Amino acid sequence: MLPLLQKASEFERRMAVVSDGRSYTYNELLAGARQVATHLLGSSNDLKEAPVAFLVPPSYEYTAVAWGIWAAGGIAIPLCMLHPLPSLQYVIEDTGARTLVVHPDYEGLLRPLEKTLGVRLLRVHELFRGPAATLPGIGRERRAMILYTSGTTSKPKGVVTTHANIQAQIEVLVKAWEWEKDDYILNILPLHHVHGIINVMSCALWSGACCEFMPKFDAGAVWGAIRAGRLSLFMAVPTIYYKLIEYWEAAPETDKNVLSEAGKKLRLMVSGSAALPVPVMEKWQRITGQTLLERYGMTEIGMALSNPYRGERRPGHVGQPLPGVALRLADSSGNPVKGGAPGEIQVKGPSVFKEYWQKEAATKAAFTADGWFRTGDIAQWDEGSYKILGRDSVDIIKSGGYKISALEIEDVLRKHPDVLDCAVVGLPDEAWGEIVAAFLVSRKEVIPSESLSEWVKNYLPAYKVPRRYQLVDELPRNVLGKVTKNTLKESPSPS
Ligand code: MLC
Ligand code: AMP
Repeated sequence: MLPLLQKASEFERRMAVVSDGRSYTYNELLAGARQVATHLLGSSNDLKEAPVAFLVPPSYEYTAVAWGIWAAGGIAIPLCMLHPLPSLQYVIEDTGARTLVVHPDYEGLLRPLEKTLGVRLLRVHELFRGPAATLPGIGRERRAMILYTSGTTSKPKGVVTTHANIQAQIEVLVKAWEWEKDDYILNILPLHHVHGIINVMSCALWSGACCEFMPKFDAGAVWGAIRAGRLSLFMAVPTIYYKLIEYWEAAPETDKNVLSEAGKKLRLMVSGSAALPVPVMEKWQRITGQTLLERYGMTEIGMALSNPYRGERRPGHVGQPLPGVALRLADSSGNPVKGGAPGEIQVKGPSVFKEYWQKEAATKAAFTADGWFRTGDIAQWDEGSYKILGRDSVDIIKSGGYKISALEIEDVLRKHPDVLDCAVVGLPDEAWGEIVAAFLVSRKEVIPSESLSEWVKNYLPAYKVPRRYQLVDELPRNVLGKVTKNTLKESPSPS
């Protein structure tokens, strides 16, 4: 049996998951996963790495489907709840998934794919019925999951991790952050990225702890859960802490005290997926007494750097390499840098992914000749701790913790009938880290920005929609060289 499932079987009647107002024990979760696996297997005895896509909100059912796919020997492909059909279709086609598990809320959206792609659509609740069959033995080197990540190509790439990779990503965090079975975490993150899947859900379930799902972030509801006193851990992207601070600041004075007192009771609060602004860290500390633990990671490698659980958590820094993670900084010729010089973060270790799905050239290009994964992030060693300085590509934007490819948005905008050409950049933003902005060369004098937003929304999720537009006569080829971020900020949007 896979170690994750083996461990779960030892936790028996402990509470594993809370979702939709119900709680589920480890026994119930395993039983559900076995039923799902049995349905997926049908008459076969092993899915043998067949990709299975699923669109299910964060819940008991989501967890049991992911585990069921693994137990049947398949590759789990969690889809994004916010994606419009073309983005979902891209992932399904790219992975070649023939089976699609769907929650009723998304059935109408996905049903047409039965005809257009010939996929088999399975309603999620129908998988939780009947007896469980004998399940195959699964080697740890098998492919387990594909997560899509944006990069310096216009289309997202599928990051393939094996069971061994996933186990390594979980184990290192369980140890470093001292997870234990009495922990209780609220999961408010989307479940098609490592932050929500590995750091929150899987670390909890590996440890025998409880993971409560809240499928849509809501600052008041998160404060409500903190106030109720059941959480021992919380993990989020900086934008979420920003929004929790905003909520606290707007609360009546009497509530502020109660919320602050409740916030002090958690044993650990973690921030990651984007740079944690020092003012946000300081404000959070003033409000809750919690010193946020900032860590650094990536879909391809899980977590690599972390401030210590016990010891100094330095503002503006991401700490030291986690145990088992080999990390170096390299210059543009690939040589390790010396002293405090900036260099690209490169990583080796058991948590590093196997490959980009069916993209041999891209996989090869992502590693150095001697096997270091090139993250594309620039950092420096600063008196005992790493500091992230930025990315080496201007085409990668991080907004609300989501990685966004400027090229992908440009491709969509260029298809708009009134757009002759365009360039997309990220602008610094207090709440979101960066917001997406677009320069447009237009065929007309004016294009209503709503028409552009609607256009982009047809193809891409809301977090990729530009928040600012500016018309220009000629497109700067080197966007940052020719047009400063301030030019765009000062100019009105077309209307
Ligand atoms: C939404 N809005 C944005 C936006 N996204 N505005 C600017 N920039 C964005 N990126 C707008 C909406 O249009 C809407 O506007 C308003 O904000 C509220 O939208 P929402 O969808 O309700 O937002 P909300 O639910 O509050 O989402 C914020 C969030 C979400 C921070 C909860 O972005 C999120 O879940 N981010 C986490 C992503 C994540 O897990 N990344 C991890 C990747 S793994 P209006 O006008 O309609 O009100 C990784 C590795 C690692 O990075 O190290 O962890
Ligand atoms: P993703 O590809 O969505 O997994 O995002 C990974 C990227 O998020 C990294 O390559 C970094 O650019 C960024 N990132 C993650 N954690 C941090 C952090 N603590 N500080 C700055 N950037 C971060």
